[in-house]
Amino acid sequence: MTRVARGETILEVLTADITKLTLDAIVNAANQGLKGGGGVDGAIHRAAGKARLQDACRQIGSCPTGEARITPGFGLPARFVIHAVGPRWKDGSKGEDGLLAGAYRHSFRLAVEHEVRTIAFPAISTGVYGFPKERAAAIAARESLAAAEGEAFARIVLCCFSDGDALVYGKALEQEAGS
Ligand code: AR6
Repeated sequence: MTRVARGETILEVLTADITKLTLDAIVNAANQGLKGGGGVDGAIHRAAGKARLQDACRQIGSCPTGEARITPGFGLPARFVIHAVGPRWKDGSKGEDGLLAGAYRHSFRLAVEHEVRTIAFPAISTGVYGFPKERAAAIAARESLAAAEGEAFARIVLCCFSDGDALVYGKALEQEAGS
């Protein structure tokens, strides 16, 4: 586990199932249609209660890549789910970095609007969407450190699903915090 303090905020990298975390909000790696899917999206929909979360998502409609939308957490320990849509990786020249940063930034903005003090993100876009992990981790770390500067958050968790990913995200967090 990597942990960095920035002002009032603790930033940490954990290996965990994000659906089990008791925080104000967890972030979902969603698709534009907000229809649920595989990976962490499927796990969050199952744990929240498929019917209720799908209904809330249907009422919202869709979400462009690089943005996010918020729903209640329903059956989850977390009060809110923030559905962030990261980009599919193509070759790095199609605005992927900016879109991934946007997904984090928009999630943090929604979190602040809903008085969320503790929040966890999965490794957005690095599964089915194929974003290179080191590159995605640097963006996640940079955006999380920037959000910590706003002093709205007590705890920001980068929640990885394997120890290998946690090493990559932990290294990125240390690097970005030191630079
Ligand atoms: N807790 C934490 N992380 C998890 C969990 C979990 N329970 N389950 C998987 N991960 P992905 P993407 C990790 O593919 O690349 C979906 O079908 C996983 O190991 O879930 O943004 C959506 O509907 C990986 O590191 O998201 C979209 O269509 C990370 O979560 C599409 O996939 C993200 O992998 C989004 O693709």
